[in-house]
Amino acid sequence: MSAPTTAASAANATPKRARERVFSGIQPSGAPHIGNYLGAIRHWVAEQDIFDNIYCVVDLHAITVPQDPGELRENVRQLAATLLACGLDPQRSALFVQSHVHEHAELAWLLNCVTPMGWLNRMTQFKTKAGDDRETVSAGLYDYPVLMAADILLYQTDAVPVGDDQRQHVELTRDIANSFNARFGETFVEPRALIREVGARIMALDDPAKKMSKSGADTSYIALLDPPEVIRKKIARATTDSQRTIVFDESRPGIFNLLTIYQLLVGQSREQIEAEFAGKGYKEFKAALTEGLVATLTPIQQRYNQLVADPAELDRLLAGGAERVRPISHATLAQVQQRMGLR
Ligand code: ATP
Ligand code: LTN
Repeated sequence: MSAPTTAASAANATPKRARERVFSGIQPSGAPHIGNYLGAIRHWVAEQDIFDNIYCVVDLHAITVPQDPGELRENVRQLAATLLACGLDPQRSALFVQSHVHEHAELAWLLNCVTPMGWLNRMTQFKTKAGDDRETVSAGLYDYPVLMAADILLYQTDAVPVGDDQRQHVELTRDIANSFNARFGETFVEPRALIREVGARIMALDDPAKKMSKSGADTSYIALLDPPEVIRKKIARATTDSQRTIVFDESRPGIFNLLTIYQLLVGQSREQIEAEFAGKGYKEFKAALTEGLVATLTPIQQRYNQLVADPAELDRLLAGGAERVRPISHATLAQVQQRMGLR
């Protein structure tokens, strides 16, 4: 096997890196919601000084289902502004748009050619998203996990902070890295998923059996940009049950989900929260939850409004993010091409 290029060795410097590298992605496929925030974004923001951070708006993933071109363009900017408004700091985290770095699509193709179909056939997200339309959904939707593996492996990522729904995709990424390394020689770092115990799976407000999702009904999620009055209405309608007590009981999924959201917003223990609402009803609890959401989201919305008022500056920031990561993705792709005999 020929030796890797010098640039590739730099990208590959596994044990010598001062900080572990994290990479994560979010789709510009609709309004980001508190599930995205509590399960992923707030950790990205809180841990910027611990890790070497790369975050990506994954537009190539969004187009695996139909998108209106004008809306997609808008959604990319709005999502980038939302991430910055949540506290991602372009000085400490590289933030960029996936399609601006062509190596993502290129590595995905190379990985496609070494990934067995059987591995993709096991992916539960494809089964859920395709549903009964398996014959009509795009080949891209089926291939989605390989593009995600390419995202992660391009940057020699150590850890991937995501919500629980992405666990299987990160496992697949490890399997792809492992089998590539075994076949062609050490090339990729094997990444691990970074999934938190609480908040990794926020459920839909209208159906606590389903995860909160951008593609759900309007009333199923609290968008990060929802104004206070909308938040109040959505929480007032959120599914609970016919019991009265406000306690963390997993057999009561509606109230358990709302209490989990409250717990993460106010940062108190379950005992403290149960004590706060002992003898009180859903009405009081829902009022407190609404207040907690408004208090968290108002400052984010204020910063968002400032950021979207200057689209040229946003574009400049995103272009800067792509510039920063390009040498790493370029080096990894060059090494993969060489290992596979393409160079
Ligand atoms: P879509 O519904 O369009 O598939 P989504 O709402 O699942 O999108 P993504 O952009 O795919 O959002 O995910 C961004 C991040 O948010 C991922 O790390 C994902 O695991 C996390 N996430 C998404 N939904 C939830 C949820 N309900 N609870 C916790 N984390 C979530
Ligand atoms: N599949 C993810 C989004 C995503 C991602 C990634 C997450 C695309 N590429 C790389 C982590 C790392 C989702 O649907 N949430």
